Amino acid sequence: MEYYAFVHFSLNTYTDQSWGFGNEDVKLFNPEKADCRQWARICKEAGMKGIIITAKHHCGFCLWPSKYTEYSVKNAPWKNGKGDMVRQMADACKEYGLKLGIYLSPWDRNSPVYGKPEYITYFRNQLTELLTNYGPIFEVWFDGGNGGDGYYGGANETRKIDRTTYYDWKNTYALIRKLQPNIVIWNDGGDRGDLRWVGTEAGFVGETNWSLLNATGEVTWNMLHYGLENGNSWVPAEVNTSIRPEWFYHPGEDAKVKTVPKLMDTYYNSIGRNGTLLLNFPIMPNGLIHPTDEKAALEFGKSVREAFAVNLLEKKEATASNVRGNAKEFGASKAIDSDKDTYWATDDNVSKASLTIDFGKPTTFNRFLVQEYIRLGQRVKAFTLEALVDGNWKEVSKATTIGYKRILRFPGVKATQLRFNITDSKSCPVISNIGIYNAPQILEAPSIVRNQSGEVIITPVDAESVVYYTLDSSVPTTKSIKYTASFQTEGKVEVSAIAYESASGKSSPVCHEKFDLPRKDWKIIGINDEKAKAILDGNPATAWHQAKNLKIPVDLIIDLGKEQNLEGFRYFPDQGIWGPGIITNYQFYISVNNINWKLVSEGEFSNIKNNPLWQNRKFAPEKARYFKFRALKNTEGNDNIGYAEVDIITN
Ligand code: FUL
Repeated sequence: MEYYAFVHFSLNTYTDQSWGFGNEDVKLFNPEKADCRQWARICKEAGMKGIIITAKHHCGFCLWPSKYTEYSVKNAPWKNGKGDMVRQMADACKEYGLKLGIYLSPWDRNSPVYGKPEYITYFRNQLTELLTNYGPIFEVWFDGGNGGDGYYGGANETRKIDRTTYYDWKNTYALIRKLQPNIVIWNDGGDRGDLRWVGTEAGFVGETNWSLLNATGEVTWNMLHYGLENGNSWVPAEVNTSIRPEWFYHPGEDAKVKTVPKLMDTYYNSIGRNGTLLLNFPIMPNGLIHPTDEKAALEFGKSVREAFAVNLLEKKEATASNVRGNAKEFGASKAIDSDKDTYWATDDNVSKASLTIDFGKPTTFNRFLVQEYIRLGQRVKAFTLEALVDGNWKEVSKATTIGYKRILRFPGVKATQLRFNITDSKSCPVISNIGIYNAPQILEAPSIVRNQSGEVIITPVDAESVVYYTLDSSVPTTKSIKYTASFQTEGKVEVSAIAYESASGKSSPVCHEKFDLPRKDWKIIGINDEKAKAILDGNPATAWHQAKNLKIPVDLIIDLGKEQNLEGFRYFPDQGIWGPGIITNYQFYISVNNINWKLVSEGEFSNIKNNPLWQNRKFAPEKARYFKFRALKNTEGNDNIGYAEVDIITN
């Protein structure tokens, strides 16, 4: 399948939430323009092979008229309760030649019986409806999200279950395979599924990526991210990520749709690393994909096509250091014949071998694609690439695993020959395909930060490009201000910047950042650790953690230097992988004197664990000089509290 879509659509779409509590009004669901054909057309044109629809997210609302609950489209105003979004999706997939997949959240914050044995019957009944009534289903997706608290039919309480045993996956899987023998099961919460999560929703899998896990035992983060070299179960990686920061539609993210260079990175870091790519579209309240998301997805598809349009190996000669039994059927040419059923193989016991390609003339290239004949398993552990430049061999890249597909990116080289050296392999390598390409350069947007004193620093990704910026929210061009050094700003500012490369005349997408008041007069109160300044330094990559001996609730108190008209705050969690101390439940207080405090906001940061983005919370505007950000709970179930950035929103 390689590349397919997720669509996230539910009551959250109407409440601007990430996770519904389960008590949201079904009457909110009224997508007056809902058109799954639009979604399918976009996915098809973008080069995708299927679509997985959130038939039921954690809030429990069903996009199909399930017989087993009233919390579904049948009680929504949409089509007077006669609509069935899963049916529309199935029909549209059929029309556009796409496969249909189903996301069914095991956690159901609406169901009164969630947490009790009866729920398993309810869950299987719903699965049966979905896997029986909508034709062939290629994948079923069981989200591991299990937050605990919910509406649960009015109980409004916390219900804990053991994700590994509660759903009785063994029998649930048996039911699924009976109903849909060709289905692929995705599950990160129980018995091993057929595909695995990669431990992040940011769109990348490990550079080393084995398609194996062990059939039993605990699955650590490392195993999710890198697979297990000697695992005994085939569980390849699926990289799931959204085209916007969040999974559901939030109008505030209209300017945050991922750019083509960012999506290309995701491509190389997923499909290019032996994973599949499951890219999400949040559906808007009117029932359509936003035009910006459509444009990004189509341009991304076009860039992939352009990058791999011309295989420079066509009609070239390949020779190998070893060929299995010296037989023609296993010869080097089989790796470059574009036939995925043939392959170059070496003799048994040979784990080091080279394949050399002669271009016949100096040829420039910057991408190398290689595929193992995966039906015989994943074998290669390490390889290098060398190019013959002006008569000398020069190493241009090296990597570890290959698997179904591996793509390497490196700066363009002009060479007459290329040598692919397998330097280690679990058993004799079997290579079914190689491609060499010269992908057009794509400029990335520069990054923009503002430090604590109000200085704005813009950094291009590519040192050769020039940066132009604006401060009036207009789109920068080469006629805008040229960036030569960091500059000081006062008050609120909006900076937009592009990178421009004069040699090609190309510009990057626009990076756009809005900054509230500078934090130069801010003081962190009651903390004698110089390093705590990382919270205010404007650099999202630096973080600070509260003292280890503190017990939750843990406070961060800040003096803004003078009274400000506050109407919200922002929190950006530590982006580190190990023990980031991400806050999930908080209270936010304000004060004019650091003595009397007023609670102005409290709640949860849903899905912050898997998707650790900026969290923005608004409240009724009020003047204050101090704020207290209280952490009540973290993602780790301990007292570790970390922050990369904390900021305010002023009126
Ligand atoms: C996560 C969920 O909690 C998100 O809301 C989203 O559905 C994503 C695909 O998986 O675990």
